[in-house]
Amino acid sequence: MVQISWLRAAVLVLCILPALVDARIRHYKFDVVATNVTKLCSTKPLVTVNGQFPGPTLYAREGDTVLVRVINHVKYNVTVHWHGIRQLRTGWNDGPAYITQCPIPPKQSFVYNFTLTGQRGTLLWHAHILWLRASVHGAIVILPKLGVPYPFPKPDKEEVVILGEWWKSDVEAVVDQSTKLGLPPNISDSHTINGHTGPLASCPSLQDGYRLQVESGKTYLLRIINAALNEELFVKVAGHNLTIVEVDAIYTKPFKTDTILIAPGQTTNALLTADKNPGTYLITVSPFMDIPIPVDNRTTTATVHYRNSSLTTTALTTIKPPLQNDTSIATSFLDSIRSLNSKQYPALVPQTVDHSLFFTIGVGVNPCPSCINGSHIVGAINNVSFVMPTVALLQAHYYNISGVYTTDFPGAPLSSYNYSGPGPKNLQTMNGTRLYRLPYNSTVQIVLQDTGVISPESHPIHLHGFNFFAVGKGLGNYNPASDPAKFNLVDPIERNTIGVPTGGWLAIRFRADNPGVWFMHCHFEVHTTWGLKMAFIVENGNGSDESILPPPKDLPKC
Ligand SMILES: *[C@@H]1O[C@H](CO)[C@@H](O)[C@H](O)[C@H]1NC(C)=O
Ligand SMILES: *[C@@H]1O[C@H](CO)[C@@H](O)[C@H](O)[C@H]1NC(C)=O
Ligand SMILES: *[C@@H]1O[C@H](CO)[C@@H](O)[C@H](O)[C@H]1NC(C)=O
Ligand SMILES: *[C@@H]1O[C@H](CO)[C@@H](O)[C@H](O)[C@H]1NC(C)=O
Ligand SMILES: *[C@@H]1O[C@H](CO)[C@@H](O)[C@H](O)[C@H]1NC(C)=O
Ligand SMILES: *[C@@H]1O[C@H](CO)[C@@H](O)[C@H](O)[C@H]1NC(C)=O
Ligand SMILES: *[C@@H]1O[C@H](CO)[C@@H](O)[C@H](O)[C@H]1NC(C)=O
Ligand SMILES: *[C@@H]1O[C@H](CO)[C@@H](O)[C@H](O)[C@H]1NC(C)=O
Ligand SMILES: *[C@@H]1O[C@H](CO)[C@@H](O)[C@H](O)[C@H]1NC(C)=O
Ligand SMILES: *[C@@H]1O[C@H](CO)[C@@H](O)[C@H](O)[C@H]1NC(C)=O
Ligand SMILES: *[C@@H]1O[C@H](CO)[C@@H](O)[C@H](O)[C@H]1NC(C)=O
Ligand SMILES: *[C@@H]1O[C@H](CO)[C@@H](O)[C@H](O)[C@H]1NC(C)=O
Ligand SMILES: [Cu+2]
Repeated sequence: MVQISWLRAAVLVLCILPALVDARIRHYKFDVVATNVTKLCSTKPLVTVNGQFPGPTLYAREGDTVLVRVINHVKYNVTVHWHGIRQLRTGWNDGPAYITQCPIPPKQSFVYNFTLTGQRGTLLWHAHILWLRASVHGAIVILPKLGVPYPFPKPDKEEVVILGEWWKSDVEAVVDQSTKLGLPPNISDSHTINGHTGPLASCPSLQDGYRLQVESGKTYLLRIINAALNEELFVKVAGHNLTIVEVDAIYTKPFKTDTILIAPGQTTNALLTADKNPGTYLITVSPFMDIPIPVDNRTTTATVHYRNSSLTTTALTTIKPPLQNDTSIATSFLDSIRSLNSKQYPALVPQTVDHSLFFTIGVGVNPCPSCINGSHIVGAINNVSFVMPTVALLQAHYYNISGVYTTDFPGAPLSSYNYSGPGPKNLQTMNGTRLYRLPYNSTVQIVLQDTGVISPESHPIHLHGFNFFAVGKGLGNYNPASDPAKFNLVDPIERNTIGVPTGGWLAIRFRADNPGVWFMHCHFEVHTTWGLKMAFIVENGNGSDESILPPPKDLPKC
């Protein structure tokens, strides 16, 4: 008798426990290894996590703590960035090498430890050193808290769809060659969809692309991630519209589209309903580039296949990808995205601005005696090409190590010119490890102005440690007198990465409520390498929970 009631009590406790303690600790082990990826026709090993390309999906729920032990088995220094995770007070775990941490040397390990506070949706993790993120990347899926539904009809099934870029050569050899010669890096040899180049690549052994199996009448949530290095991508599915419900782990007002545009570092959740005639439908992934510079212009394909329908190629329903330079398709997609801004998920747009910054973003040309032309292209923000330090900036800030950085990053260009025009005669830039200091909880507006130096170009800018609201944009030069009146301060999209329009400007706002050192850079790896990057220092606040936490004990040193 006694034993049975004890058992009953235990069963009861076990049933109630998960509901009470719904925030969990999720453990992951990431072995960074060199891998021969058999689905790619190459003998060059890729650097991967756990031998997988793309890497493992990190699943967790809002409120969970994630512990990832990263063990470096390759010859390169390694770090991993949890792209879009806010890292409230835990900037040590953000991952950009020499910004928040020294890299993990070969044969050593580090445990990333962070809590998923106030975020749910799709994000991505990727290496944040050298060009290793080409193959060291994967999805982060943050489910809502237990019992909290999505603000859209529950899909029957979910699928992670990761887009990438792949080189037949070792990608580190590609960037090394480019740096040495002072020439743009070789473009990739294929785009990839979940690690498949698709049957259209010029590689005879590649027969099969990625296939999404669907059942008639069911709805699928596609968690689409652009993990490519240097290319914004269009995604289309033949015969089907997609309903966008979330970007960068922020719910959107649902809208229908036949084409998605996604920049490197961005994520897009789309519902696909299998409500067409059973068959096989082509998915196309192709680049968006609206200026004449070389990109990997191959269209990579995958298929949506209705179960039990014929799989012969004659039954394939095809589709034309957009023209590479179709700015109007790109713009109409981007202009459709609005924050859901519901009672449960409000858009907390800063209505006033404490720090109003104006940043020109683009390229310049500096002398390079060892380069082929005696000069090389550099990237710059407000004419400053960022020089990477050899001590991590967050350490230097936390321990007051002097001589690592200065805090005189200009809040506006030092000399003005017709930014969206061809630019000044002197294309040289300054260089320096210059940071911009922000008081805790101040509100910040940054107008990102593309420059026409050499050529205008759309730059996907990524801010670490925060989401920002994209309150306004336009073509040509920003006009501080007339443009702010057109800002959307009600339901603009909130995200962590956004393209500044080619030859135009974009205004973003955020609240600096996360103390630490936070990187901001172009998410085209080539432009980051060239120096299109800077960092903010956000000071500690006065409250007990407004300071950066002490560093983890196993943080690598340099
Ligand atoms: C990868 O393939 C190459 C060539 O076939 C082989 O020499 C090498 O040992 C393989 N590496 C791994 C990690 O399997
Ligand atoms: C993870 O970090 C938290 C502080 O944010 C700390 O309390 C906890 O002990 C850490 N866990 C491990 C396993 O290091
Ligand atoms: C880059 O492309 C050039 C021209 O096709 C080729 O000669 C060179 O070997 C490539 N570099 C690498 C590192 O693959
Ligand atoms: C190098 O110089 C040549 C000839 O002046 C020019 O055509 C080319 O665009 C230059 N390349 C770069 C990367 O500056
Ligand atoms: C997609 O949506 C557009 C606009 O609502 C509509 O014109 C088109 O017919 C739809 N296409 C499909 C395949 O449902
Ligand atoms: C694709 O790019 C290659 C190399 O840059 C170029 O030769 C080719 O004409 C381009 N194809 C199209 C359809 O634009
Ligand atoms: C598909 O085929 C399987 C067996 O081949 C069958 O059990 C199933 O009912 C079929 N489904 C549909 C939707 O026709
Ligand atoms: C876009 O590219 C197409 C084909 O390459 C070309 O005919 C057209 O003129 C281009 N459009 C613009 C606006 O540059
Ligand atoms: C950028 O800085 C360089 C080096 O100081 C200077 O020569 C150049 O005129 C500056 N350009 C602009 C647009 O301020
Ligand atoms: C920065 O600029 C100075 C002067 O132009 C130059 O001597 C130095 O090598 C540059 N440093 C870097 C890291 O580019
Ligand atoms: C940050 O500022 C806002 C608006 O002024 C204020 O409501 C909020 O309490 C502040 N938060 C902290 C932690 O100081
Ligand atoms: C790895 O990083 C350390 C510390 O910054 C540096 O001293 C070392 O040269 C790097 N090693 C490699 C292989 O790049
Ligand atoms: Cu860029």
